[in-house]
Amino acid sequence: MKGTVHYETRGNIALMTIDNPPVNPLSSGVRQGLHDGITAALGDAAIQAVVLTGAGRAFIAGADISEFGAAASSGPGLGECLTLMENSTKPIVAAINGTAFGGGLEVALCCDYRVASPTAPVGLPEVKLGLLPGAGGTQRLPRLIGAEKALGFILSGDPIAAPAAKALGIVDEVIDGDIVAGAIAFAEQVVANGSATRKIRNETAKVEADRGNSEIFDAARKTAARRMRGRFAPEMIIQCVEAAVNNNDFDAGMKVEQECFRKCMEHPQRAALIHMFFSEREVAKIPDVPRDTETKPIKQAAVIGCGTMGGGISMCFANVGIPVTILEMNDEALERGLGVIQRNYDIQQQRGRMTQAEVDTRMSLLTGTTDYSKLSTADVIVEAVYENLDVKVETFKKIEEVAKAGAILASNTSGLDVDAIAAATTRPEDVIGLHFFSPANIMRLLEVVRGGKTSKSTIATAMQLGKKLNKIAVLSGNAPGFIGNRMLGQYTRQAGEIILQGATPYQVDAVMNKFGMPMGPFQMNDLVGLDLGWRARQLAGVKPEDVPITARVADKLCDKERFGQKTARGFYIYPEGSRAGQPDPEVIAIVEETSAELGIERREIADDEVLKRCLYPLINEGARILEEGIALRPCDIDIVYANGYGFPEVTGGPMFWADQQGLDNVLADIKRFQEIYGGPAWEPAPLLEKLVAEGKGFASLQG
Ligand code: 3H9
Repeated sequence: MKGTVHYETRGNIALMTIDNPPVNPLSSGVRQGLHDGITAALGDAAIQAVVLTGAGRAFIAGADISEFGAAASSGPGLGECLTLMENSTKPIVAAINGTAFGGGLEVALCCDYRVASPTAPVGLPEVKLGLLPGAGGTQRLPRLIGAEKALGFILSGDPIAAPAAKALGIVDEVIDGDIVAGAIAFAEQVVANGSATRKIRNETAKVEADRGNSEIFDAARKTAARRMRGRFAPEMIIQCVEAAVNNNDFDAGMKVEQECFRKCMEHPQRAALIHMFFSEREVAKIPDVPRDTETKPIKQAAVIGCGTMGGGISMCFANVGIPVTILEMNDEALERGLGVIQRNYDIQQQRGRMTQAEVDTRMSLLTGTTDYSKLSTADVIVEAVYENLDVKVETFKKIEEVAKAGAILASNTSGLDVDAIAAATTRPEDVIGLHFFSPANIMRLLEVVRGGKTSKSTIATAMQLGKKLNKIAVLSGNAPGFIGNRMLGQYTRQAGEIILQGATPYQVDAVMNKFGMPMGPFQMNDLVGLDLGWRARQLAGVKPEDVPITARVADKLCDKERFGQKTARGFYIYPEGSRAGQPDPEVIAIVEETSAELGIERREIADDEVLKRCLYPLINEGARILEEGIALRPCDIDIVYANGYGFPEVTGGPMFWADQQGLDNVLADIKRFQEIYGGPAWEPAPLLEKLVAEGKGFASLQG
């Protein structure tokens, strides 16, 4: 059995301490301990009240989600423990010492009183896992704070600190100092006042006041549709809170909650989101770079280049209080770049996301320079110059001259050879790729690219820095395009082919939007700018007949100065100031004309084929990336795609989703498309064939 609960007595108070490191989830041993402890306290005539707390940094992090989907776990069920607590004739005080999430907060809601440390976060994050609070949270919280506030709290899933929880009515007292001593004193006072118990299930005033007020639920449904499009759990949550409000009978409401919880548990979104949760933690683990690998302190940073990427990266450092020196070629470029950063912060301040003081503090952490020698004190130098190997190599030669010994020398490349960059220096062990995604201050993904000679300490420091910058850092091997852009190449190439064969860009984007991608491939092209590839081809002197056929339409659009959103015209037309593109018949005409020039006969392509043709080559490439050891595990790819490319989290990422489709089905379709279309994209990856032959999925490679 995992976890335990320590039981001790302090005078007439029983103190129960949940101990299941690191965050005290409600594993089997904890449930057994809760049951045994409460039973002991009830059976001991000398005990008049109970204090329940957690060891370490958490009160209780919630149900043990690693037990979900596992064989039935031993020990009493959580419901059984909560019934025992709720029927207790002796008052129970929850001493919320730290994180009280999900089932953890629901345990506290079964206690008669709740006191908390000022910094303890309190929340019901189940919705983020595709679940709902299934231990009475949807029934007790509306009784405690009213349906509207309860819905807001449960649907957002976001935690609040104890003082805010007190203001909301969830917590009775915030106790500074020793929380256990404070909770015992609180319990002694309750005993001195007559040992009153206080069961939330018996509180009816708030739900009665909300009864018949359908507006609360209409508003919640509207918000959920807007903020959580395509998610299953929010509607289940709303139905549970409706049941709490519309039922006089608490137990009838609990039955609705149990039924809705069961539906969520069985829904594929739940498995996918829990896969995402564990994957997010797994990617931090690098088999040959143990947790205790020495890391270097990062107290000062430098960024070379103050364009879109350099500016965003500088903001990442300033946002977490790390001073950063920004180097540009000349004062004009520097002024322009710093001006953009200032405007970005001002917008956040105007939207109420930051105070003026915070804006000022962050700006004060940024120092501009045009002098390389000013980078000599930085612990990390991030190069964010133009994406061209020669330019980067030249930049690294200059960095080498000024960087202090042991500084991390990072390149923000999106796919160039990190070893070639490292070879420009005499210290390749300090060189690493840090691929930020645009906008760098917003996107959570950071691809950390390990070169052949990168030291373990540099890797460990870069991964730790990613966490410090509030990113999810994923380690990639050094191969063209790394993990994300290499797979993306397959996806965009297919999309380019499909439109030449008969689909419109608008159909392809609509299919991907329906799948859950915030942007389809052509919407993405318009955002990034069609001119990037076009200009690069012009610079390289590529002849028109040598332009890849999948880039021909985009190049024709560029010839007409349709560069995408930046010129308000690309694959779409963008009415003034709008980012929502409208289809344009002229584009369809260009696509049709290009098909005709290439002798490609156009036909109707079903949405299902569009989806499979866009995603299966991406998954096939993912299998190759695994085979080559570029990604450590399938979950690393899933995290890259969900956090860097908008792959819907509710599918669990491309590799998890492929398993859900059945890898044999995926392979059969790849082979079918190979027969029809041929080409390297449809050459099945040997790993995919091997897994199918063995009857396994990508999950079997997780280790
Ligand atoms: C629920 O409660 C359902 C109920 O309503 C109904 C029941 C009937 N279970 O994140 P960290 C592991 S649903 C199992 O790195 P931090 C985690 O995997 C649950 N394991 O630390 C990691 O393992 P490892 C609702 C868990 O300090 C280690 O603990 N609750 C759980 O950055 C450390 O985690 C939630 O959704 C768990 N519940 O953040 C809370 N939680 O070291 C989910 C964590 O092997 N948890 N682990 O990689 C969190 O949000 C964060 O983990 C927390 C700590 C804020 C608690």
